[in-house]
Amino acid sequence: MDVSSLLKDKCGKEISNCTNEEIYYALLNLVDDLANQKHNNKGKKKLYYISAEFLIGKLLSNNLINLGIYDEVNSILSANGKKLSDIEEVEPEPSLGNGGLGRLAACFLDSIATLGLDGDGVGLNYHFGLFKQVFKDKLQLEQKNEWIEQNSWLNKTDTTYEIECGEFKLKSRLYDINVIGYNNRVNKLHLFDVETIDESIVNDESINFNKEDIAKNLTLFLYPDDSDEDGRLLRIYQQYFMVSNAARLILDECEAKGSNLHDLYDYAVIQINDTHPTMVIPELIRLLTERGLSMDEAIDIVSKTCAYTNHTILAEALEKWPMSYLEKAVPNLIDIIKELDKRVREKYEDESLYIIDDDDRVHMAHIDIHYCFSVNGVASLHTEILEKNELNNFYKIYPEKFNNKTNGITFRRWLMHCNHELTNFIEELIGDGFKKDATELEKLDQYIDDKNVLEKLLKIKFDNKLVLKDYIKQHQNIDIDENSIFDIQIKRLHEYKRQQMNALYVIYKYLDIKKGNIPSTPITVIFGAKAAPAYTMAKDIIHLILCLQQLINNDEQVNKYLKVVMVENYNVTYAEKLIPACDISEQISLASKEASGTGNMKFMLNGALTLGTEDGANVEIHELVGDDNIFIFGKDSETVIEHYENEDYESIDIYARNPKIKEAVDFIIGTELMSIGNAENLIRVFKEIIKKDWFMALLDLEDYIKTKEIAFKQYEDRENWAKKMLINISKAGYFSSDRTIQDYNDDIWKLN
Ligand code: 26V
Repeated sequence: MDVSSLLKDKCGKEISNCTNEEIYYALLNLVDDLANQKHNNKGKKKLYYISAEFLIGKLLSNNLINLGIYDEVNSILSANGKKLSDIEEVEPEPSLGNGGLGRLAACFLDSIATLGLDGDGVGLNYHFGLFKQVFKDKLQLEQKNEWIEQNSWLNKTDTTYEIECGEFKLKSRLYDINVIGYNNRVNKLHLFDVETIDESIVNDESINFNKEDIAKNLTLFLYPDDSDEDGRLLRIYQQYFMVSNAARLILDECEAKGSNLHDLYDYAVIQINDTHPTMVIPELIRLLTERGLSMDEAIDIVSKTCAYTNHTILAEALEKWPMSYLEKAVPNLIDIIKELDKRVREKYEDESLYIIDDDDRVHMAHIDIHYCFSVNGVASLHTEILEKNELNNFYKIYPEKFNNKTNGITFRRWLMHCNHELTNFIEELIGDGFKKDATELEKLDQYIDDKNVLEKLLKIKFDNKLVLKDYIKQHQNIDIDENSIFDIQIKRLHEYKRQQMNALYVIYKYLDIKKGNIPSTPITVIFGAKAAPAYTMAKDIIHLILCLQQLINNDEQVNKYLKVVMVENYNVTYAEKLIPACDISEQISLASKEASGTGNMKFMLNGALTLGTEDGANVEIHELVGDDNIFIFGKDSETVIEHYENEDYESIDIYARNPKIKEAVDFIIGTELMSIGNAENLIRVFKEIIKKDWFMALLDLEDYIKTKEIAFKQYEDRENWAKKMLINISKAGYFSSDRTIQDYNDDIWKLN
């Protein structure tokens, strides 16, 4: 294949005479042509991964890597005076996800195609995605994130359906994005849209729109504000639209392959990604009975086809829809949901197992657990907590359904694409086998005492810090010191993830420096997080961090030693810059609350050391790297769960007893911050911490400060630190999503 002439062809003129935009579109078309030329073997059985989120990130470079033409394209562009990194800038990033759950779905699609498995994603084509975060007056504002252009990765298909929603019908249209495996097959990400969508009902400044006009608004935003009834109804319409389309597509494809529907489970397996796609269960049952199957048989077949993944134990994130909403939005499903509930009631007395509760709310996870053949958690500890605590009543009746699938990340994006220098260096040392078999990274262990290798690792980290420094300067005009320790916490903003605890550390450190205790190495604390638009406390915490950023970065006495950066609009593209540059990876959730985390894996793979609690996959990272190569602190999950059970945690006691903690907490409403920020927001954070602190930030604060100081101290022994980096990289192979997907296939999907 002569990539150079193909590309010139697409450009229609000399590459050197093209704009970056022209080259981007030419490459996009070239990649799609190459993908469409691939012939895939279609097995009998196919996986459908249904998810409300697919946080795919930019696709160009990843697709070039997976097609095996990245280096070639890179040199063709260089020869023509162009830079691939400039072309990448032209591509808009779709924000079709919120956080880990959506990014996991994207990593999984990459691994499914890379392992040569027949499996497609199914979701919605949100025109403005989640939202674009902008900071104004140190507050988060939300704007629409436009990403669909005339020429994009979306391919319009001829597939359309008519979906009945209560009193009206919607015409759907399927758009496909090619999912290109690494040196392997091409699958599809199927994104359904509504034909009557109307982008013009949203203005430029906000994300408000008429929530009642479903035909015009259905696929505008991911997670539209659900603080009112119309918003909640819209979410149900979205979910139903997604799964009804998915169900029709699945039945059509299976019938086309020869299924008589009585054997559906031989042709399809459906992975339900959290509870958002749960209605696919009653919808499939409905469609099967419509096509002549008995209710008994339809339920049996669907239960043999569907598998459910739980991604959270947070009560507020477990969906429970009021029956009255479902009656309005999905009247076609009501009889079936009642039938599913009736069957549970006939069998079990324990009311906690029921689908419909006393308040007439429908517990979506309960539908999944009763009517799927598999229920999995996403890290060992998470699955253990599901089995022993949160879902123990279900585990007792269905022990055989429960299984663990520890999450993973695709190394194509999170190493090969985002950290070329490290990838090349690893390849020099151990060959390129690790690209297909990530456990080969363990071969790096042999270099543990090789000073040149250790020095080179530090040099690569330094170079990546320079790249991030430039990026932050360019995007936010903040100067950071490349010789400082980069301490990074990037993830959705949520109280259980405890960004507020990190902010309290920053205050502690600021005050300590003011008292004359100068750190021997400067520290840069970097945050990145979006807050759900209706989550007041999350937005208040962002305000607190932005106030600290202003105060500290402008304090001449302190800013040589400590800086704070809250990056604006944290997204996949930003993560690709932040992760390779990180020294310390903040994974500080309250033990038992973070189901897995996947950022922790990305950081580890790129040579950052984890500062974390024994939570989610941190536990497995700890086991793999050993005590000396991770910084663990805080109370364990059993202790935390006991506190919740005994209702005996009082943050005010810790605040009153510990002067260091009191000083830091009081600072939130002290004169310095109050003169910079809004009293209302800051006082709310202060009160929350001393009066409630539901996620126990003060419980672990002292240990957190102590452990963080130890980590900073150890950083100074550069050679020893580099050894720790090397061990983290070498043990990261377990967290390849190729391993995770192999496990899903071996135990759940069993694709041929
Ligand atoms: C939460 C929220 C809160 C804000 C509004 C919209 C919304 C929608 C869904 C959820 C449920 C969150 C479930 C989730 O994202 N879980 C994450 O899944 C990751 C992949 O398994 C895992 O690594 C993270 O620990 C877990 O939090």
